[in-house]
Amino acid sequence: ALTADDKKVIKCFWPLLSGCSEELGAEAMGRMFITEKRTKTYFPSFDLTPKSTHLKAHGKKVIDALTEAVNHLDNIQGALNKLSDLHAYDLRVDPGNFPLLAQNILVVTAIHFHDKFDICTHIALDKFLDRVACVLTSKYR
Ligand code: ZNH
Repeated sequence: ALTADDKKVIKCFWPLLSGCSEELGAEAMGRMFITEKRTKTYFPSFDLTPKSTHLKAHGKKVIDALTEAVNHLDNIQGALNKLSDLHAYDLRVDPGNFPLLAQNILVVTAIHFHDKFDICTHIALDKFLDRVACVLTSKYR
């Protein structure tokens, strides 16, 4: 579980990401599609070339949803409840894909903010993204 220190670190670091959600989100999604081609199958109608309008718009949505979770670290389940329904009932994204996106969000974050990406931040963000994945896949049957 996220410790009080993890939460402090996340809240302090997150504005860097939310401040450029479109760019970072698009880059993380783009890298996921390249490193794991099968993730592309969920987006058949998207233009998935790097920096496409689709990628930017969707990347922004994903990071903004994470910002919502950061704003409710004590109730991530509640904050992402609707999104959890969407992924479980409508999108039916294989839960195995969540760590792939999380991994790429970490990579992009480390590249962009390497001087601030210390080990505590790495650990806290990793735990946070894992927690979000648990919430988004909690309603699967
Ligand atoms: Zn998801 C959608 C978030 C993961 C797939 N997403 C979505 C959205 C959001 C999100 C916000 C939008 C919604 C509306 O519009 O309402 N995701 C998210 C997050 C995460 C995720 C936060 C983690 C971290 N997803 C994911 C994955 C996948 C996905 C992993 C696969 C691979 N999503 C998806 C899809 C969609 C979404 C397919 C739909 C899109 C369209 O638009 O169509």
